[in-house]
Amino acid sequence: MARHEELPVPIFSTLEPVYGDGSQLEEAQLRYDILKSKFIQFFGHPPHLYARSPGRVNLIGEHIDYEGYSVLPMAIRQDTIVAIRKHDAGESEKLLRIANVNDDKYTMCTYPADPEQEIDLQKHRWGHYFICGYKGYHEYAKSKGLDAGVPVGLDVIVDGTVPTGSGLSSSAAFVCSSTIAIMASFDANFPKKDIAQLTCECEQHIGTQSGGMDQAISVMAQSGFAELIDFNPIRATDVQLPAGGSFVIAHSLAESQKAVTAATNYNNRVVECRLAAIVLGIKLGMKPQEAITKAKTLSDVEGLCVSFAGSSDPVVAVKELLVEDPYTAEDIEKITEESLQAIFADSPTSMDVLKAANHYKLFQRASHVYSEAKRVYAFKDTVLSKLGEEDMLKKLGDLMNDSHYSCSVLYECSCPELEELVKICRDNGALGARLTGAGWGGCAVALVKENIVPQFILNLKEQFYQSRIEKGVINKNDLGLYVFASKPSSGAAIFKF
Ligand code: NG1
Ligand code: MG
Repeated sequence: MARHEELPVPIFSTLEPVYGDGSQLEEAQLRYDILKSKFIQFFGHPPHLYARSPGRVNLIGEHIDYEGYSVLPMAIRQDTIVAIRKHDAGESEKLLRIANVNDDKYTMCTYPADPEQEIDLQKHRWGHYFICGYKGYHEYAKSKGLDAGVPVGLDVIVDGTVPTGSGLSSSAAFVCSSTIAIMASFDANFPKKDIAQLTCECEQHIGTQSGGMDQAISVMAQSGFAELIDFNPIRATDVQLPAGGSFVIAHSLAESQKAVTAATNYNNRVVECRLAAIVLGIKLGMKPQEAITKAKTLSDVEGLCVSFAGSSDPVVAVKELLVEDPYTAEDIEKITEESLQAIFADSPTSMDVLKAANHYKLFQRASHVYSEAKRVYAFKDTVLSKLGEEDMLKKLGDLMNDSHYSCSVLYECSCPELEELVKICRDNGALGARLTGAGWGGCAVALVKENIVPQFILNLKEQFYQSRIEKGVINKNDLGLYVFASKPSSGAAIFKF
Protein backbone atom coordinates (compact mmCIF):
# COMPACT_ATOMS: atom_id res chain seq x y z
CA MET A 1 0.00 0.00 0.00
CA ALA A 2 1.24 3.50 -0.79
CA ARG A 3 2.41 5.51 2.20
CA HIS A 4 -0.20 8.13 2.93
CA GLU A 5 2.02 11.06 1.95
CA GLU A 6 2.02 9.67 -1.61
CA LEU A 7 -1.78 9.83 -1.84
CA PRO A 8 -3.81 12.82 -3.05
CA VAL A 9 -6.04 14.83 -0.72
CA PRO A 10 -9.23 12.82 -0.09
CA ILE A 11 -12.44 14.10 -1.67
CA PHE A 12 -15.70 13.50 0.21
CA SER A 13 -19.35 14.12 -0.53
CA THR A 14 -20.40 14.11 3.15
CA LEU A 15 -18.89 15.57 6.31
CA GLU A 16 -18.80 12.35 8.41
CA PRO A 17 -15.41 11.03 7.29
CA VAL A 18 -13.79 14.14 8.77
CA TYR A 19 -16.11 15.31 11.53
CA GLY A 20 -17.41 11.95 12.78
CA ASP A 21 -21.04 11.44 13.65
CA GLY A 22 -21.28 13.10 17.07
CA SER A 23 -21.73 16.65 18.30
CA GLN A 24 -18.79 17.78 16.16
CA LEU A 25 -20.74 16.85 13.07
CA GLU A 26 -23.68 19.05 14.04
CA GLU A 27 -21.36 21.97 14.65
CA ALA A 28 -19.60 21.37 11.34
CA GLN A 29 -22.88 21.05 9.44
CA LEU A 30 -23.91 24.43 10.75
CA ARG A 31 -20.61 26.02 9.70
CA TYR A 32 -20.87 24.66 6.15
CA ASP A 33 -24.51 25.76 5.90
CA ILE A 34 -23.64 29.28 7.03
CA LEU A 35 -20.69 29.36 4.67
CA LYS A 36 -22.92 28.41 1.77
CA SER A 37 -25.60 30.97 2.51
CA LYS A 38 -23.00 33.72 3.04
CA PHE A 39 -21.47 32.74 -0.28
CA ILE A 40 -24.76 33.16 -2.05
CA GLN A 41 -25.36 36.43 -0.23
CA PHE A 42 -21.88 37.84 -1.09
CA PHE A 43 -21.46 36.57 -4.62
CA GLY A 44 -24.94 35.63 -5.85
CA HIS A 45 -24.17 31.95 -6.44
CA PRO A 46 -23.11 28.90 -4.38
CA PRO A 47 -19.48 27.70 -4.14
CA HIS A 48 -18.20 24.86 -6.35
CA LEU A 49 -16.39 23.12 -3.52
CA TYR A 50 -14.86 23.41 -0.05
CA ALA A 51 -11.41 22.57 1.29
CA ARG A 52 -10.54 22.26 4.97
CA SER A 53 -7.20 21.99 6.71
CA PRO A 54 -6.61 21.79 10.48
CA GLY A 55 -4.41 23.63 12.95
CA ARG A 56 -1.94 21.64 14.98
CA VAL A 57 -0.28 21.36 18.33
CA ASN A 58 3.39 20.47 18.35
CA LEU A 59 4.07 17.91 21.06
CA ILE A 60 7.85 18.11 20.81
CA GLY A 61 10.51 19.38 18.37
CA GLU A 62 10.41 23.18 18.50
CA HIS A 63 12.35 25.45 16.16
CA ILE A 64 14.13 22.59 14.49
CA ASP A 65 12.05 21.96 11.36
CA TYR A 66 13.84 24.74 9.49
CA GLU A 67 17.13 23.12 10.53
CA GLY A 68 16.10 19.91 8.78
CA TYR A 69 15.16 17.92 11.88
CA SER A 70 12.09 15.77 12.48
CA VAL A 71 9.22 17.01 14.64
CA LEU A 72 6.23 15.40 16.33
CA PRO A 73 2.95 17.34 16.07
CA MET A 74 -0.71 16.29 15.93
CA ALA A 75 -3.61 17.94 14.15
CA ILE A 76 -6.31 19.53 16.30
CA ARG A 77 -10.02 19.72 15.66
CA GLN A 78 -10.01 23.45 14.89
CA ASP A 79 -9.63 24.12 11.18
CA THR A 80 -9.96 26.57 8.33
CA ILE A 81 -12.55 26.00 5.63
CA VAL A 82 -12.27 27.72 2.27
CA ALA A 83 -15.32 27.80 0.00
CA ILE A 84 -14.49 28.66 -3.58
CA ARG A 85 -15.97 29.27 -7.01
CA LYS A 86 -13.80 29.66 -10.08
CA HIS A 87 -15.06 32.03 -12.75
CA ASP A 88 -15.34 30.87 -16.34
CA ALA A 89 -12.54 32.01 -18.61
CA GLY A 90 -15.00 34.20 -20.52
CA GLU A 91 -16.15 36.19 -17.48
CA SER A 92 -14.75 39.68 -17.59
CA GLU A 93 -13.88 40.41 -13.97
CA LYS A 94 -10.44 38.88 -13.29
CA LEU A 95 -10.35 39.39 -9.54
CA LEU A 96 -9.68 37.29 -6.47
CA ARG A 97 -12.39 38.29 -4.01
CA ILE A 98 -11.67 36.91 -0.56
CA ALA A 99 -14.30 37.30 2.11
CA ASN A 100 -14.61 35.93 5.64
CA VAL A 101 -17.64 34.70 7.58
CA ASN A 102 -16.36 36.94 10.35
CA ASP A 103 -16.66 40.02 8.16
CA ASP A 104 -16.65 42.46 11.08
CA LYS A 105 -13.07 41.53 11.89
CA TYR A 106 -11.89 40.49 8.43
CA THR A 107 -13.25 42.71 5.70
CA MET A 108 -13.19 41.54 2.11
CA CYS A 109 -9.78 41.65 0.39
CA THR A 110 -9.50 42.00 -3.37
CA TYR A 111 -6.44 41.17 -5.46
CA PRO A 112 -5.83 40.91 -9.21
CA ALA A 113 -5.99 37.38 -10.65
CA ASP A 114 -2.27 37.48 -11.31
CA PRO A 115 -0.02 34.65 -10.08
CA GLU A 116 3.07 36.85 -10.54
CA GLN A 117 1.89 39.59 -8.16
CA GLU A 118 4.16 40.47 -5.24
CA ILE A 119 2.73 40.45 -1.73
CA ASP A 120 3.00 43.86 -0.09
CA LEU A 121 4.75 43.00 3.19
CA GLN A 122 4.69 46.60 4.36
CA LYS A 123 0.92 46.46 4.39
CA HIS A 124 -0.15 43.33 6.23
CA ARG A 125 -3.64 42.12 5.27
CA TRP A 126 -5.31 38.87 6.28
CA GLY A 127 -5.99 37.98 2.63
CA HIS A 128 -2.22 37.79 1.97
CA TYR A 129 -2.25 34.18 3.20
CA PHE A 130 -4.66 33.24 0.43
CA ILE A 131 -2.35 34.87 -2.09
CA CYS A 132 0.50 32.73 -0.74
CA GLY A 133 -1.53 29.68 -1.71
CA TYR A 134 -2.52 31.20 -5.04
CA LYS A 135 1.10 31.88 -5.96
CA GLY A 136 2.15 28.49 -4.59
CA TYR A 137 -0.34 26.59 -6.73
CA HIS A 138 0.80 28.36 -9.88
CA GLU A 139 4.51 28.02 -9.07
CA TYR A 140 4.05 24.29 -8.53
CA ALA A 141 1.94 23.82 -11.67
CA LYS A 142 4.57 25.70 -13.69
CA SER A 143 7.44 23.64 -12.25
CA LYS A 144 5.60 20.47 -13.27
CA GLY A 145 4.85 21.78 -16.74
CA LEU A 146 1.09 21.70 -16.04
CA ASP A 147 -1.15 24.14 -17.83
CA ALA A 148 -2.77 26.30 -15.16
CA GLY A 149 -4.93 27.94 -17.84
CA VAL A 150 -5.48 31.65 -18.32
CA PRO A 151 -5.89 33.62 -15.09
CA VAL A 152 -9.54 33.70 -14.01
CA GLY A 153 -11.37 35.30 -11.13
CA LEU A 154 -12.01 33.41 -7.89
CA ASP A 155 -14.74 34.01 -5.33
CA VAL A 156 -13.77 32.82 -1.87
CA ILE A 157 -15.13 32.76 1.66
CA VAL A 158 -13.03 31.67 4.60
CA ASP A 159 -14.17 30.30 7.94
CA GLY A 160 -11.40 29.66 10.48
CA THR A 161 -11.70 28.32 14.02
CA VAL A 162 -7.99 28.02 14.81
CA PRO A 163 -7.24 30.90 17.19
CA THR A 164 -4.78 33.32 15.53
CA GLY A 165 -1.37 34.15 16.99
CA SER A 166 -1.67 31.20 19.34
CA GLY A 167 1.07 28.86 18.12
CA LEU A 168 -1.59 26.47 16.79
CA SER A 169 -0.81 27.35 13.22
CA SER A 170 -3.83 29.20 12.03
CA SER A 171 -1.59 30.49 9.26
CA ALA A 172 -0.76 27.06 7.85
CA ALA A 173 -4.41 25.96 8.17
CA PHE A 174 -5.35 28.97 6.07
CA VAL A 175 -2.56 28.61 3.50
CA CYS A 176 -3.13 24.86 3.09
CA SER A 177 -6.91 25.09 2.78
CA SER A 178 -6.50 27.94 0.28
CA THR A 179 -3.97 26.07 -1.83
CA ILE A 180 -6.06 22.90 -1.83
CA ALA A 181 -9.25 24.79 -2.69
CA ILE A 182 -7.49 26.49 -5.61
CA MET A 183 -5.96 23.20 -6.77
CA ALA A 184 -9.31 21.43 -6.63
CA SER A 185 -11.10 24.22 -8.43
CA PHE A 186 -8.63 23.76 -11.29
CA ASP A 187 -9.57 20.05 -11.25
CA ALA A 188 -6.12 19.04 -10.06
CA ASN A 189 -5.01 16.93 -7.10
CA PHE A 190 -1.38 16.40 -6.12
CA PRO A 191 0.30 13.94 -3.74
CA LYS A 192 0.05 15.19 -0.16
CA LYS A 193 3.82 15.37 0.26
CA ASP A 194 4.05 17.73 -2.74
CA ILE A 195 1.30 19.91 -1.30
CA ALA A 196 3.10 19.94 2.07
CA GLN A 197 6.30 21.06 0.33
CA LEU A 198 4.72 23.70 -1.87
CA THR A 199 2.62 25.18 0.94
CA CYS A 200 5.73 25.39 3.15
CA GLU A 201 7.54 27.29 0.42
CA CYS A 202 4.66 29.56 -0.50
CA GLU A 203 3.86 30.56 3.09
CA GLN A 204 7.33 32.12 3.12
CA HIS A 205 5.94 34.81 0.80
CA ILE A 206 4.48 36.24 4.02
CA GLY A 207 8.00 37.03 5.21
CA THR A 208 8.80 34.34 7.77
CA GLN A 209 11.50 31.83 6.93
CA SER A 210 9.40 29.01 8.35
CA GLY A 211 10.11 25.32 8.28
CA GLY A 212 7.61 22.80 6.98
CA MET A 213 6.09 21.30 10.11
CA ASP A 214 2.76 23.10 10.16
CA GLN A 215 1.84 22.54 6.54
CA ALA A 216 3.03 18.92 6.63
CA ILE A 217 0.85 17.96 9.59
CA SER A 218 -2.11 19.98 8.36
CA VAL A 219 -2.06 18.18 5.02
CA MET A 220 -1.00 14.68 6.13
CA ALA A 221 -2.53 14.13 9.59
CA GLN A 222 -4.42 10.91 10.30
CA SER A 223 -7.21 10.82 12.86
CA GLY A 224 -6.10 9.13 16.09
CA PHE A 225 -2.37 9.59 15.52
CA ALA A 226 0.34 12.11 16.13
CA GLU A 227 2.84 12.14 13.26
CA LEU A 228 6.60 11.99 13.19
CA ILE A 229 7.36 14.37 10.33
CA ASP A 230 10.70 14.03 8.53
CA PHE A 231 11.99 16.52 6.00
CA ASN A 232 14.09 16.22 2.83
CA PRO A 233 12.06 14.34 1.70
CA ILE A 234 8.85 15.02 3.63
CA ARG A 235 7.44 11.91 5.26
CA ALA A 236 4.82 11.33 7.94
CA THR A 237 4.84 8.28 10.20
CA ASP A 238 1.88 7.55 12.46
CA VAL A 239 2.64 7.61 16.19
CA GLN A 240 0.00 6.08 18.47
CA LEU A 241 -0.04 7.98 21.76
CA PRO A 242 -0.63 6.15 25.07
CA ALA A 243 -4.33 5.99 25.87
CA GLY A 244 -4.04 7.04 29.52
CA GLY A 245 -2.68 10.49 28.70
CA SER A 246 -4.37 13.53 27.26
CA PHE A 247 -2.95 16.73 25.81
CA VAL A 248 -4.46 19.91 27.17
CA ILE A 249 -3.89 23.09 25.21
CA ALA A 250 -3.99 26.39 27.10
CA HIS A 251 -3.54 29.88 25.71
CA SER A 252 -1.22 32.27 27.54
CA LEU A 253 -3.35 35.12 26.14
CA ALA A 254 -0.19 36.84 24.89
CA GLU A 255 -0.64 37.08 21.14
CA SER A 256 2.43 36.13 19.14
CA GLN A 257 2.52 38.33 16.06
CA LYS A 258 5.11 36.34 14.22
CA ALA A 259 4.72 38.00 10.83
CA VAL A 260 5.17 41.44 12.39
CA THR A 261 8.07 40.66 14.77
CA ALA A 262 9.95 38.31 12.44
CA ALA A 263 13.16 40.36 12.25
CA THR A 264 13.81 40.16 15.99
CA ASN A 265 12.21 36.82 16.80
CA TYR A 266 11.58 34.05 14.30
CA ASN A 267 13.82 35.05 11.39
CA ASN A 268 16.47 36.16 13.85
CA ARG A 269 16.72 32.61 15.15
CA VAL A 270 16.86 31.19 11.62
CA VAL A 271 19.77 33.53 10.87
CA GLU A 272 21.53 32.66 14.14
CA CYS A 273 21.25 28.93 13.34
CA ARG A 274 22.67 29.49 9.87
CA LEU A 275 25.60 31.44 11.32
CA ALA A 276 26.17 28.75 13.95
CA ALA A 277 26.25 26.13 11.17
CA ILE A 278 28.78 28.15 9.14
CA VAL A 279 31.04 28.83 12.12
CA LEU A 280 30.91 25.19 13.22
CA GLY A 281 31.63 24.10 9.66
CA ILE A 282 34.74 26.28 9.53
CA LYS A 283 35.94 25.18 12.96
CA LEU A 284 35.51 21.61 11.78
CA GLY A 285 37.76 22.08 8.79
CA MET A 286 35.62 23.50 6.00
CA LYS A 287 37.03 26.41 4.01
CA PRO A 288 35.06 29.61 4.80
CA GLN A 289 33.54 29.83 1.31
CA GLU A 290 32.70 26.15 1.35
CA ALA A 291 30.95 26.53 4.71
CA ILE A 292 29.02 29.54 3.47
CA THR A 293 27.69 27.65 0.46
CA LYS A 294 27.24 24.22 2.05
CA ALA A 295 26.40 24.72 5.73
CA LYS A 296 22.84 25.97 5.30
CA THR A 297 21.47 24.36 8.46
CA LEU A 298 22.79 22.79 11.63
CA SER A 299 21.84 19.35 10.33
CA ASP A 300 24.36 19.90 7.49
CA VAL A 301 27.28 19.96 9.96
CA GLU A 302 26.01 17.42 12.49
CA GLY A 303 28.11 14.63 10.95
CA LEU A 304 31.28 16.71 11.29
CA CYS A 305 30.45 17.52 14.93
CA VAL A 306 29.92 13.88 15.74
CA SER A 307 33.18 12.67 14.19
CA PHE A 308 35.13 15.56 15.73
CA ALA A 309 34.08 14.90 19.31
CA GLY A 310 33.78 11.14 18.96
CA SER A 311 30.37 11.40 20.57
CA SER A 312 27.00 10.76 18.99
CA ASP A 313 25.88 13.97 20.68
CA PRO A 314 26.76 17.05 18.58
CA VAL A 315 26.28 19.26 21.66
CA VAL A 316 29.68 17.99 22.87
CA ALA A 317 31.32 19.58 19.82
CA VAL A 318 29.27 22.77 20.26
CA LYS A 319 30.62 23.09 23.80
CA GLU A 320 34.19 22.79 22.58
CA LEU A 321 33.97 24.89 19.46
CA LEU A 322 31.62 27.77 20.24
CA VAL A 323 31.81 30.28 23.07
CA GLU A 324 28.91 31.04 25.36
CA ASP A 325 29.27 34.79 25.10
CA PRO A 326 27.20 36.31 22.33
CA TYR A 327 29.11 36.93 19.10
CA THR A 328 29.18 40.36 17.49
CA ALA A 329 29.04 40.67 13.71
CA GLU A 330 32.78 41.44 13.74
CA ASP A 331 33.54 38.30 15.79
CA ILE A 332 31.78 36.19 13.20
CA GLU A 333 33.24 38.00 10.19
CA LYS A 334 36.76 37.25 11.47
CA ILE A 335 35.91 33.57 11.20
CA THR A 336 33.93 33.65 7.96
CA GLU A 337 36.28 36.12 6.17
CA GLU A 338 33.13 37.50 4.58
CA SER A 339 30.69 40.19 5.68
CA LEU A 340 27.33 39.07 7.04
CA GLN A 341 25.69 41.36 4.48
CA ALA A 342 27.38 39.41 1.70
CA ILE A 343 26.44 36.04 3.22
CA PHE A 344 22.75 36.97 3.35
CA ALA A 345 22.64 39.25 0.31
CA ASP A 346 20.03 37.11 -1.47
CA SER A 347 17.56 37.18 1.44
CA PRO A 348 15.82 40.49 2.17
CA THR A 349 14.19 39.12 5.34
CA SER A 350 17.61 38.07 6.65
CA MET A 351 18.97 41.52 5.87
CA ASP A 352 16.21 42.89 8.11
CA VAL A 353 17.48 40.61 10.88
CA LEU A 354 21.05 41.90 10.50
CA LYS A 355 19.81 45.48 10.75
CA ALA A 356 17.95 44.77 13.99
CA ALA A 357 20.51 42.53 15.73
CA ASN A 358 23.51 43.61 17.77
CA HIS A 359 24.74 40.15 18.70
CA TYR A 360 24.24 36.48 17.89
CA LYS A 361 23.94 33.66 20.43
CA LEU A 362 25.39 30.84 18.40
CA PHE A 363 26.28 28.52 21.28
CA GLN A 364 22.82 28.65 22.84
CA ARG A 365 20.86 28.28 19.61
CA ALA A 366 22.94 25.35 18.36
CA SER A 367 22.74 23.63 21.75
CA HIS A 368 18.96 23.94 21.68
CA VAL A 369 18.57 22.63 18.15
CA TYR A 370 20.79 19.58 18.58
CA SER A 371 19.35 18.62 21.96
CA GLU A 372 15.76 19.18 20.87
CA ALA A 373 16.30 17.03 17.77
CA LYS A 374 17.36 14.18 20.06
CA ARG A 375 14.34 14.66 22.32
CA VAL A 376 11.99 14.10 19.37
CA TYR A 377 13.46 10.64 18.77
CA ALA A 378 13.53 9.92 22.51
CA PHE A 379 9.82 10.79 22.62
CA LYS A 380 8.99 8.51 19.69
CA ASP A 381 11.16 5.69 21.08
CA THR A 382 9.45 6.01 24.46
CA VAL A 383 6.03 5.71 22.86
CA LEU A 384 7.17 2.59 21.01
CA SER A 385 8.93 1.09 24.05
CA LYS A 386 7.61 -1.65 26.28
CA LEU A 387 7.43 0.62 29.31
CA GLY A 388 4.28 0.39 31.40
CA GLU A 389 1.88 3.27 30.83
CA GLU A 390 2.66 5.04 34.10
CA ASP A 391 6.41 5.08 33.40
CA MET A 392 5.88 5.92 29.77
CA LEU A 393 3.75 8.96 30.54
CA LYS A 394 6.24 10.15 33.12
CA LYS A 395 9.12 9.88 30.65
CA LEU A 396 7.17 11.72 27.93
CA GLY A 397 6.35 14.45 30.44
CA ASP A 398 10.02 14.78 31.41
CA LEU A 399 11.00 15.20 27.77
CA MET A 400 8.37 17.91 27.34
CA ASN A 401 9.70 19.71 30.42
CA ASP A 402 13.26 19.51 29.11
CA SER A 403 12.08 20.86 25.78
CA HIS A 404 10.44 23.81 27.47
CA TYR A 405 13.55 24.57 29.50
CA SER A 406 15.64 24.56 26.34
CA CYS A 407 13.17 26.80 24.46
CA SER A 408 13.00 29.17 27.37
CA VAL A 409 16.65 29.40 28.42
CA LEU A 410 18.66 28.54 25.31
CA TYR A 411 16.33 29.65 22.52
CA GLU A 412 14.67 32.47 24.47
CA CYS A 413 11.33 32.11 22.74
CA SER A 414 9.12 32.04 25.83
CA CYS A 415 7.50 35.01 27.61
CA PRO A 416 6.36 35.75 31.19
CA GLU A 417 2.76 34.66 30.53
CA LEU A 418 3.89 31.30 29.12
CA GLU A 419 6.24 30.77 32.07
CA GLU A 420 3.40 31.42 34.51
CA LEU A 421 1.05 29.12 32.64
CA VAL A 422 3.56 26.27 32.33
CA LYS A 423 4.24 26.49 36.06
CA ILE A 424 0.54 26.40 36.90
CA CYS A 425 0.12 23.34 34.67
CA ARG A 426 2.91 21.50 36.47
CA ASP A 427 1.68 22.56 39.92
CA ASN A 428 -1.68 21.05 39.03
CA GLY A 429 -0.38 17.63 38.14
CA ALA A 430 0.70 17.89 34.51
CA LEU A 431 3.35 15.26 33.82
CA GLY A 432 4.97 17.73 31.47
CA ALA A 433 4.18 21.16 30.06
CA ARG A 434 5.81 23.31 27.44
CA LEU A 435 5.23 26.16 25.07
CA THR A 436 4.12 24.99 21.64
CA GLY A 437 4.72 26.55 18.23
CA ALA A 438 7.05 29.46 17.73
CA GLY A 439 6.54 30.88 21.23
CA TRP A 440 6.84 34.52 22.33
CA GLY A 441 3.20 34.11 23.31
CA GLY A 442 0.52 31.72 22.19
CA CYS A 443 -0.23 28.35 23.75
CA ALA A 444 1.25 25.83 26.12
CA VAL A 445 0.58 22.11 25.83
CA ALA A 446 0.41 19.90 28.91
CA LEU A 447 0.43 16.13 29.19
CA VAL A 448 -2.16 15.19 31.77
CA LYS A 449 -3.49 11.85 32.96
CA GLU A 450 -6.81 11.28 31.27
CA ASN A 451 -8.72 10.81 34.56
CA ILE A 452 -7.76 14.24 35.97
CA VAL A 453 -8.39 16.30 32.83
CA PRO A 454 -11.70 17.92 33.93
CA GLN A 455 -10.31 18.94 37.33
CA PHE A 456 -7.05 20.10 35.73
CA ILE A 457 -8.93 22.40 33.36
CA LEU A 458 -11.04 23.76 36.22
CA ASN A 459 -7.90 24.55 38.20
CA LEU A 460 -6.35 26.35 35.24
CA LYS A 461 -9.49 28.41 34.87
CA GLU A 462 -9.31 29.41 38.49
CA GLN A 463 -5.57 29.97 38.76
CA PHE A 464 -4.72 31.47 35.37
CA TYR A 465 -7.84 32.73 33.62
CA GLN A 466 -10.11 34.01 36.41
CA SER A 467 -8.06 37.15 37.13
CA ARG A 468 -7.87 37.84 33.41
CA ILE A 469 -11.62 37.54 33.09
CA GLU A 470 -12.00 40.03 35.93
CA LYS A 471 -9.60 42.42 34.18
CA GLY A 472 -11.66 42.10 31.01
CA VAL A 473 -8.84 40.49 28.98
CA ILE A 474 -11.18 37.71 27.93
CA ASN A 475 -14.85 36.98 28.15
CA LYS A 476 -15.92 34.18 30.47
CA ASN A 477 -18.09 32.63 27.76
CA ASP A 478 -15.06 32.25 25.50
CA LEU A 479 -13.00 30.21 27.97
CA GLY A 480 -13.57 27.01 26.00
CA LEU A 481 -11.65 28.59 23.11
CA TYR A 482 -8.60 29.16 25.28
CA VAL A 483 -8.27 25.93 27.25
CA PHE A 484 -9.31 22.51 26.01
CA ALA A 485 -8.19 18.89 25.76
CA SER A 486 -7.38 17.73 22.27
CA LYS A 487 -7.37 14.41 20.47
CA PRO A 488 -5.40 13.87 17.26
CA SER A 489 -7.64 14.87 14.35
CA SER A 490 -7.54 14.21 10.63
CA GLY A 491 -5.77 16.22 7.95
CA ALA A 492 -6.86 18.18 4.90
CA ALA A 493 -9.90 17.21 2.85
CA ILE A 494 -11.93 18.42 -0.12
CA PHE A 495 -15.73 18.41 -0.04
CA LYS A 496 -17.96 18.39 -3.08
CA PHE A 497 -21.59 18.16 -2.07
P1 NG1 B 1 3.76 28.71 14.54
O1 NG1 B 1 4.24 30.04 14.93
O2 NG1 B 1 3.21 27.94 15.64
O3 NG1 B 1 2.86 28.76 13.34
C1 NG1 B 1 6.28 28.30 13.63
C2 NG1 B 1 6.66 27.77 12.25
C3 NG1 B 1 7.02 26.28 12.27
C4 NG1 B 1 8.01 25.97 13.36
C5 NG1 B 1 7.53 26.57 14.69
C6 NG1 B 1 8.53 26.40 15.81
C7 NG1 B 1 5.41 28.94 10.50
C8 NG1 B 1 4.32 28.83 9.52
N1 NG1 B 1 5.56 27.92 11.32
O4 NG1 B 1 5.04 27.81 14.03
O5 NG1 B 1 7.52 25.91 11.01
O6 NG1 B 1 9.31 26.42 13.04
O7 NG1 B 1 7.26 27.96 14.59
O8 NG1 B 1 8.81 25.06 16.04
O9 NG1 B 1 6.14 29.92 10.53
MG1 MG C 1 1.96 30.16 11.83
